[in-house]
Amino acid sequence: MPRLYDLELSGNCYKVRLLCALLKVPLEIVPVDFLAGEHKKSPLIGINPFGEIPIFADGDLVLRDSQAILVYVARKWGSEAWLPSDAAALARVVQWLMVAENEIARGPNDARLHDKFGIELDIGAAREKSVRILGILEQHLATTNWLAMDRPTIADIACMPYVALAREGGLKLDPYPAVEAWIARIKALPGFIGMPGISPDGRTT
Ligand SMILES: N[C@@H](CCC(=O)N[C@@H](CS)C(=O)NCC(=O)O)C(=O)O
Repeated sequence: MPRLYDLELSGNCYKVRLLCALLKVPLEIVPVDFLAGEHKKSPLIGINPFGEIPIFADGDLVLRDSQAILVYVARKWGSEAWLPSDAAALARVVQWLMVAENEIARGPNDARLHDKFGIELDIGAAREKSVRILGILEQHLATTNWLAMDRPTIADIACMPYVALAREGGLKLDPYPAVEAWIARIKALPGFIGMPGISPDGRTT
């Protein structure tokens, strides 16, 4: 059974748990003592020198980075639906994986790190980046149900968590009804699981 070195409050860990739940992939969860810095010490620093979680282990294979892990899980256990191989469709999915890694990580994720966890960073810049990406998402989702295709893909799983957790970073989602409707559609997927701050019922968070 694959193993996830995990932190319950991490949206990056949650996206891996979520895709595995949707695909019914059994997962051994290994909680990491984040406050004690377990991810910065041996043995974890030996398998991920970046000192970050999630870390995903499947047999001898060890992967870091939630987007890369979603790619692996989708290709190994999911159907073509979650990660298409057609050139244009695959590129469309990857475009949004990059948004998860860049605009969403440096926007709503950073705002939450500041407000919820007291991390010192430029909160003004994080809020500004959040408003920009939420506006782009709102505009995009006003005309389509899912980010990359006419069905859910790992693009949606990668981008949703820190958008849905935006309130924990002092941001409001009410001005973004299409984004709220998209989150609700993801919550309605069979097998959906929540995390602290993302309820599994119909509410936005
Ligand atoms: N690009 C990575 C980022 C992972 C990341 O930033 N993880 C956080 C927890 S959510 C972490 O381990 N941070 C290390 C630290 O702050 O010391 C991913 O998507 O998995």
